[in-house]
Amino acid sequence: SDKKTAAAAAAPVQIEDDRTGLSVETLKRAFADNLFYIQGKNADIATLNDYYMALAYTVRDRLLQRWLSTIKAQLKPEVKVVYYLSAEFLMGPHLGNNLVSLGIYDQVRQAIQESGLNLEELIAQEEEPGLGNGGLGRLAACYLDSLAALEIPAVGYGLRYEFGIFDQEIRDGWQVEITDKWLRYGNPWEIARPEATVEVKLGGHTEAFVDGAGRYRVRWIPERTIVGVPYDTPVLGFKNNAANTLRLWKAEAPESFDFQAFNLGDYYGAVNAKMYSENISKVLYPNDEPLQGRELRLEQQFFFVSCSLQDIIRRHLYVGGKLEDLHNSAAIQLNDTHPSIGIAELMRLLVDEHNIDWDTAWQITQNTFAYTNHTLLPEALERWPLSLFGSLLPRHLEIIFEINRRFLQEVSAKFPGDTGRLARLSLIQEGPEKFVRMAHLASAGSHAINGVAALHSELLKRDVLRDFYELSPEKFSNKTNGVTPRRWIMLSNPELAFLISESIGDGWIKNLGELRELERFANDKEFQSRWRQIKLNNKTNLAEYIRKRTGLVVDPHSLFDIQVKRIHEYKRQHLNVLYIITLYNRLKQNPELEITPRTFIFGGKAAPGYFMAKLIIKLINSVADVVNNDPDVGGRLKVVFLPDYNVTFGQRVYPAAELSEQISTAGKEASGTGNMKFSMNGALTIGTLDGANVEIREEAGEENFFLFGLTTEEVYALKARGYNPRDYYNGNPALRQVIDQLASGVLSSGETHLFAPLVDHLLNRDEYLLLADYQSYVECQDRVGEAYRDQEHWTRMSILNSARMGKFSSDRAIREYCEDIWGAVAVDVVLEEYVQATA
Ligand code: 9GP
Repeated sequence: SDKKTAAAAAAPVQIEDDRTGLSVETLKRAFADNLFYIQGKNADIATLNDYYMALAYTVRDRLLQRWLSTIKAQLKPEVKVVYYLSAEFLMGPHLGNNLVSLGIYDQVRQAIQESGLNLEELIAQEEEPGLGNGGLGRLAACYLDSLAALEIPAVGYGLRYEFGIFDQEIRDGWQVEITDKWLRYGNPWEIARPEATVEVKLGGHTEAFVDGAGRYRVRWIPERTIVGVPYDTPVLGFKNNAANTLRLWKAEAPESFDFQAFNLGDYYGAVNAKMYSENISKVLYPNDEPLQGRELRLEQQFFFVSCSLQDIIRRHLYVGGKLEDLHNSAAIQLNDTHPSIGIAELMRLLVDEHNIDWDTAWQITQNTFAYTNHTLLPEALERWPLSLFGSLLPRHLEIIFEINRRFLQEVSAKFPGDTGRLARLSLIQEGPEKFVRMAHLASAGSHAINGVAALHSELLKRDVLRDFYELSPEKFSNKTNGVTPRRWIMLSNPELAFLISESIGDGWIKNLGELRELERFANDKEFQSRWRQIKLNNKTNLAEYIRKRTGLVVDPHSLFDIQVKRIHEYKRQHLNVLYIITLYNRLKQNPELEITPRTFIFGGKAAPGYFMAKLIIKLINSVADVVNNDPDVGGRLKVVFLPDYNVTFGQRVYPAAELSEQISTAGKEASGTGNMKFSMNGALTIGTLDGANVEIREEAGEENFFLFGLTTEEVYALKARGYNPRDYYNGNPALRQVIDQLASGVLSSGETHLFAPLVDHLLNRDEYLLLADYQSYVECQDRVGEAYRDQEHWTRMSILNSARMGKFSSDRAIREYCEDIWGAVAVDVVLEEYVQATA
């Protein structure tokens, strides 16, 4: 054995084998090794979660080489980096996606199987990082995926919330929010980088002074300092060498102990500062369309933005760049207005800290920033009370005043005497209470402004940002959203992905336009039947999941009609419910009626403070109770509310859907991205001409899309004429019956008052025009039911929907951003061969 030890000592250490090897044998050994040495467990005592962690570390080892090689390839002065600033990143579980990106799904499955376990079960163990509310955060995640797939140097910057979006439970039909403790068991995908910590200042006041060169300057005397610690997560490109970084900031106290307080015996006081600082990254605000902000929210925004900008400048200087050239090496994208304080912060950093003159600093700032708007809802446009803003960020308020003064001078020069326009464009909203308008700050401080679907971008120019458009039309463009086919087809719907690749090759994964080649199979009987079989398998899986989660049994042969998204009045989940009740009434009237059996599936969270949205959840569950248990219905209709809709659950839902509900009031949904995921997976859409639905219909062909409802123009016109929902109620007996039932308590076990607020809203205001669109929706839904009876034709439409969704790949969207806004190009990553401790 002495000989053996000597031999082992002499042999070169095969680090790359055990940490990077991809054979089933090596994977098995590495997996067992990680279980033992990282989790400190062996098979006798390991939990499923231990196995998941051991596997996660095994996979992480296999991506580090790419990650470090990418950092090395990108850390060069001539490389332009895209910095995506977003308060939300809804990444979804990492394990499965990383297996897909590395191309090692099959080997790993086998290694796990040979270890006596099941890969899918381990994947299901992962707590998804729910660091976002919905579309906006998920879009950021899809964009990071595409940036890496296209080898574009990029960093996603955001907040490492200790608690992400709440977990939703349903009790007695109502939503109950549970804290999301996603970090409870540790997060194997992130690496803390405490050495790259930065400081962020808050509060206090400013002082003017004259510097050594005789220049008038301002210094900020802050009241407190917080420390931002970066946590990095790699974002792999699909089967290439690139791995970009998602860098999330955690807030900490500079000193975790106030020794003065401690020495005075005030232990609680001493710890207090630490708690206060850490509050900043404690919890995600659970509103997807933010209403009036709170101070902590502004602190969060400023905190992560300041950390990120300091980090960007540090990198730029590190590679030898000059600040005057920042825009040549950095493109900073503002994902909505949440990070728009960055405009004032970059000005402050350049002018106050780096001593650059105002005009130059403004040039740099404008050339570096670009702004994406994600909403048309006026109440969702962020604005901060001046008093709150000034007490938290006194220097930034001064800077904003100065930006505004110069900006309004420009406006005056272009539109002399137009005082109304000045007031509309001002970054400050006047009135008894004054506000800083963040969309104005973002628009003035950026060189590019975009909406997220063609219609939305037009409406921005016409409405929400009209004055900015008239001032600088050249800044505006449209960038229709997209989603990544890696997660949303390959990972979620492997059987479909297999069929597609077998039929047209696998080029579609990187170039989704190639799906068009599926068109030639649309009439092919054999292909159609395989297509249908896969859908049926996915529906069966979802049915099983529904049974496990809710106890409800649904028939996989019924039409799966699905609406999953945040619950919001403008998204009109309750319009869907009105149709369900209508169908129910028809069956009650005539139990013999022939109808297409349907399963209506809902999922989505309501903002905890949004009463009407929560009432809609209760409504869905109440109607479900009645419909699911009525013998006259005989199981032909089923209504399911699946709790806790999230990315993981989305991956089960989209592949199983046959009808995708995209029924928002025209002119309200900026884009939607779920609509794209459904359609790619072969669901047909019932929808209004809203957001990206317009383009989905254009691509799919109008004959393959179920259109209903008022157009945006008609909505405007109707409202201008004076909309009276009661006219529709009085003129439509079926609708009247449904509304009366809501009011009468027959749908709420006799509780007559329960849905009164809803009924009151619908009859007296109906801001989102449900009653106006009711008849058109019902007729359209009836056409859907009819169409489903012809399975061959339905399948043909389904195939064509998938085949024609190439446009909605986030790769296409990212290419457009790169070309039109960022000026960023791919950087080839060469894998560095050796792991070594010294350079
Ligand atoms: O409501 C929009 C949604 O339509 C869009 O698809 C998504 C991504 O662009 O952003 C949503 N907006 C927000 O979440 C907040 O404005």
